[in-house]
Amino acid sequence: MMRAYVALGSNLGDSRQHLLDAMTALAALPHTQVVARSKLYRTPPWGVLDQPDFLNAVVALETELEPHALLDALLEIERNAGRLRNGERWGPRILDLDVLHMASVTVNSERLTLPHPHIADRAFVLLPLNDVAPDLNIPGQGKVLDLLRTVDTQGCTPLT
Ligand code: PH2
Ligand code: MG
Ligand code: MG
Repeated sequence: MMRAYVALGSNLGDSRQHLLDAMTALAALPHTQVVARSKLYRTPPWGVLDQPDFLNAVVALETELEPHALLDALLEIERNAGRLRNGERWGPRILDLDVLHMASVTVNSERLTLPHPHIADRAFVLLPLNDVAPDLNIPGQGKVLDLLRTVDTQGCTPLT
């Protein structure tokens, strides 16, 4: 079993429902358990500013899937939610599932880089990740709680 952290995002359609359905789908993956869920956060768009606010969350998994098998499973959950991959980079999406980190695994393939190289820059990742793993050290980036202190979380609010 390996601990993995997955980021969830949505800013099209019923984003709250998309995230909750995705958490259910993650829990139903073979050889996989969801062991922690963050709060849902409303976050201002990053990268491409002219798009709706996102909802973001993070789940912690225990999984026997290897990294590329987990990635394939995430892409299938995105497709099942109705995501079409014709949009612009960083543009609006029904559902985005990104592997952030898996135990001590380093991956540098065309399809996947682990740890995710941009965790440290993104309040929309660090805020929910801090809910489930404040003491996690991301190799090459730092401890989640310390990283969170360096980013601008203005405009990010937990859903009640
Ligand atoms: N995802 C993006 C681009 N910008 N901004 C926020 N706030 N949340 C996201 O999940 C997000 C984004 C591309 O994946
Ligand atoms: Mg993403
Ligand atoms: Mg993605």
